[in-house]
Amino acid sequence: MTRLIVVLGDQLSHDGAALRAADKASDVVMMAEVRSEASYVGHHKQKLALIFAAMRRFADELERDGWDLRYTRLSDAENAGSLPAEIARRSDETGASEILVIAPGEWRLRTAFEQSPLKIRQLPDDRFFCSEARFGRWAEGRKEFRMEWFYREMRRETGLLMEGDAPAGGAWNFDKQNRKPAQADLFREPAPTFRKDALVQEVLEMVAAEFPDNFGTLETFNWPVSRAQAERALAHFVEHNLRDFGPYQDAMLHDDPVLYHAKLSAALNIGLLSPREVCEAVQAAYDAGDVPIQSAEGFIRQILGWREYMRGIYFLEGPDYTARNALRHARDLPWFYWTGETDMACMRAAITQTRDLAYAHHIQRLMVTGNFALLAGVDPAQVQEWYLAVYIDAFEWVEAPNTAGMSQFADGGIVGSKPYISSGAYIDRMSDYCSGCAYDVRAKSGEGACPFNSLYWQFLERHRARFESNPRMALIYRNWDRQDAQARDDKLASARALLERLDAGDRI
Ligand code: FAD
Ligand code: DLZ
Ligand code: SF4
Repeated sequence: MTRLIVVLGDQLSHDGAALRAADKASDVVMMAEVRSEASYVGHHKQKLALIFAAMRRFADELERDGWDLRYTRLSDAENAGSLPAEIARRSDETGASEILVIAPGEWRLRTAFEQSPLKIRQLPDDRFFCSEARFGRWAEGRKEFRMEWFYREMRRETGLLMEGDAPAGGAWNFDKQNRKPAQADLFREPAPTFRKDALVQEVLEMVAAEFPDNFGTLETFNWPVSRAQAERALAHFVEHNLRDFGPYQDAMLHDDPVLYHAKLSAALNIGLLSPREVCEAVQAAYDAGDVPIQSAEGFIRQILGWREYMRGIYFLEGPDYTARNALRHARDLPWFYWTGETDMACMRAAITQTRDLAYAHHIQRLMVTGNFALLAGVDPAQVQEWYLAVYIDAFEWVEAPNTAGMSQFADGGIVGSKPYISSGAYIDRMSDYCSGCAYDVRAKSGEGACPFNSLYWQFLERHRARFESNPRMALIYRNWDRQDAQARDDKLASARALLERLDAGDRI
């Protein structure tokens, strides 16, 4: 009996659960480029190109490997337009007795497959350290979730960076050593380049023709689209960037959008690399004495800690997680998020970089664009839509808890115990943006003052009832209350004026 094995665009792992369960002699594998997936959000052009190119490359590999593969291109006349419809078509065509797929990384598709009249069996996605069931057991009975406790359990369970029962280097956390601003003149190894062969060229032309109005530039496309290229990206990172990853992971430089970051999230999220092999490569570099503990730990924390934790929260909290709005924020996302047309140098840099590269590193996402949206009180659903659209690595299981949870506090404190907000001083300390800005980061109020300054205090004042008693924020409120009444009024008046200009669509 023939079974139909469905491989989605972010399930490009040869050892994924559905392919592992399949029989090459009798089963048929299907993959489909479909409009519905290309348009559930206005994906960045580079993200569309990456998914389609990587799908086509993976399909070639499956065929070479001897699988009976049915691949649907976006332009095929018989393309049914959505994944459920394509599955139905291929099921009819092959007379499949059963349909197997790895459970998708999004409630939307899981529900669609569950509701399909066809018998679609969704297998647990075991390309993670921590299964959904394991995370459920960790969360059970806890009053609050904290990534740090989950992460330590994962370290013990995997043995990564462990020396017996103790953490390597004598501590679980080296964050205090990892908050250095970067220097513009440091020598940094140029990023690897990935050949745009005929397959990639064809996809780039297709995306340019079919999605001309989507956000983003295509010309700078330079992402690994195959496992071999992703392995090269990993090796490059471990050899050249990992050593300095830790100390400079929060730094931002106008002329260096990547610094020592790995740019591996897309390859990980679409299945070209496994989190285990990435962490093991980092462990090996640490064991060989090539990198310091604060970099090895800082990096493994991101993958074994944050990445697994975010996925756990997304599936634990259920489909309504993305609709939460604990702070009742309702402002429309400012239009400049799509154009970069703002006088705030930090926002302009983060947004134009995002347009050109489909990439911004964590601190740019959290403390620049996310921070501004949170301070300005933007509707978290609109903020989530933006992040899901514009980044190369954006899939809802990881985008939503980072945006709704960590960045916008829309989940009311599940992901983070306090909101990630800052005034301009933090951005000034960690970047070189402010020296080239039309605004004055030292001015706290009045025309020309950095917008983050007045908005920061206005946010605290407007949410005083919720945050005043938070022990991690008490000091900030004491500081605010000690300022003289006139200075406080000036800041609140500046914030009000700024928000009025924002609502009127004026350039800020
Ligand atoms: P590095 O800084 O080099 O980190 C190494 C790896 O750690 C990353 O490749 C990634 O796999 C993992 N990682 C680091 N931080 C996180 C995190 N907070 N959550 C999950 N994994 C993490 N990451 C996504 O993969 N997809 C998203 O859609 C996404 N949306 C985000 C939205 C917001 C508002 C914020 C604040 C963060 C978001 N992140 C997202 C997390 C993080 O910003 C990216 O994973 C990282 O910037 C990717 O670049 P890199 O590979 O160079 O990462
Ligand atoms: C993101 C994406 C895009 C743009 N296109 C496709 C596609 O044409 N076919 C497909 O199988 N998958 C695609 N994907 C990935 C899915 O959207 C992804 O599997 C779900 O969002 C679940 O993570
Ligand atoms: Fe951003 Fe304010 Fe600095 Fe300008 S002054 S770059 S708006 S933090």
